Amino acid sequence: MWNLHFLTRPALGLVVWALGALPVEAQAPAGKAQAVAIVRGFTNSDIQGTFILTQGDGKSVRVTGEVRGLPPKSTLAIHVHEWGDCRNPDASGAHFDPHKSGKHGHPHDPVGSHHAGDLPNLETDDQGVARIDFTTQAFTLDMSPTSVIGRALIIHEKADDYKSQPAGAAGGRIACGVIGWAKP
Ligand SMILES: [Cu+2]
Repeated sequence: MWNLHFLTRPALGLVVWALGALPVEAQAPAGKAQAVAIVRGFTNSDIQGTFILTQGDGKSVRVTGEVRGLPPKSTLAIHVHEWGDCRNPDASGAHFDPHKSGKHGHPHDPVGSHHAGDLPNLETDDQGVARIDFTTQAFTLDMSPTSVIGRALIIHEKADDYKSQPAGAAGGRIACGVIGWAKP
C-alpha cells in the first residue's frame, strides 16, 4: 500500500490545481467539422436514415443522407427544428430560425429571408428510399447561435409547399434525429 502521508496538505492542493489546469478538450472538433444525425420513425420503425453534415470551405454546410422505409414515390418535407428532442413529434419545436426571419420559405431563398431550417423536399423512389445532397449557407456547425449541433432533423408526412406559414403545410412529423458531432 502506498503511503501518501508525505504529501502535505499544500502539496495535495497543488496536485489538484495542476489537474484542473490541464487543457480542456475543445468544444468543437478542429478542422473540417462534421455532424451526423440518425433518423428514426416515431411509430414506424421501418423508417431509418443517416445524414452527414459537413462544414465546407467558407460558410457553407453540405447535407447528404439517405432514408429508407418511407412511402414509395412520394414527396416529403424535411427541416431542421429548433430542439434536439425526439421524445415525441412536438418536442422538437418550430423550424430552426436563428436569423429571426419569422417566415417559412424556399431553401434557395436568400439567407435570413426564411427559416434556416427549411430544406428541400425528399423524393422517394419506388422502394421508399430518398437521398439528399444539399448545400446551404443558412446555418453552421460550430458553437455559434446559427449552429445546428444539438438540434433535430424532422421528416414530415407531406410535401413542403415552401410558402404556407409557418411550416409549408407539411403535415405531421413522422421521423426525427438529433444532429450531433461526428467522431473526427
Ligand atoms: Cu418541419
